[in-house]
Amino acid sequence: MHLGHTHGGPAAVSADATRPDGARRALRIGLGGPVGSGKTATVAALCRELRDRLSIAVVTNDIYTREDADFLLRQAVLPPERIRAVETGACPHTAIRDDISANLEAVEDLEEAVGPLDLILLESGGDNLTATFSKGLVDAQIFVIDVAGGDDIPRKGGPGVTTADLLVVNKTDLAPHVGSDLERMALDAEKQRGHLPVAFTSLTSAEGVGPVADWVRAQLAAWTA
Ligand SMILES: Nc1nc2c(ncn2[C@@H]2O[C@H](COP(=O)(O)OP(=O)(O)OP(=O)(O)O)[C@@H](O)[C@H]2O)c(=O)[nH]1
Ligand SMILES: [Mg+2]
Repeated sequence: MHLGHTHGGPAAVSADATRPDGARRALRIGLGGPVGSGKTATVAALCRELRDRLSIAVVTNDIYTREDADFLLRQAVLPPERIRAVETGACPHTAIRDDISANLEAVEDLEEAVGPLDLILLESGGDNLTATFSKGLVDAQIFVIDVAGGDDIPRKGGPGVTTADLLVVNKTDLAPHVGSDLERMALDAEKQRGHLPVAFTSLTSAEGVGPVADWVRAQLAAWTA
């Protein structure tokens, strides 16, 4: 069953593509979505899939802890100096949309400390369907939902579902157990998003992140072109 279409063209990139020293900075991709949808699992799988060929770093956002960064450190998906945690202390979207200074600082610190980097993945804290990243922080954004959150989520829309550069519908392995209709989710997502791409994933297998990794590679190819 082929549900997703991830061939959509590259996302618009923000204007300041260079660092102050004139070198091209890393492509920044944000991952947002509801609590527990699989954002950290996607970041971990992307790191494992891409780290041999690309220089990668990660910024995580949690409200009061550094759980996600600690998980990525325990899993050793990247060397520790490539993982930074931002404690937002407020609604997760504040730190990725309204006052992006802590995240920008983390990104710039990483480029200073381990650069040159090809790719920085920024994970938002789990939030609601309206949460999106500032274009001043990321060049493209992924919105991660999961089939267990209800198969009506794509129909309900909201800025995350309708405008993200890539919509990921994760945990497809759970669909039969929670009565989610993947075909319907695919049709609703297409109605909401038009030509914007959608990827269906199950991260219970190593190759499950493949469609997302392909999309990231396409973004990077456009970024470096
Ligand atoms: N069955 C199944 N479980 C998954 C899949 N992806 C992630 N999970 C599990 O779902 C739970 C939540 O995953 P996380 O990656 O922590 O979700 P998150 O979106 O980062 O959560 P927050 O950062 O707390 O918002 C974990 O127990 C994962 O192991 C999947 O494809 N299938
Ligand atoms: Mg997480």
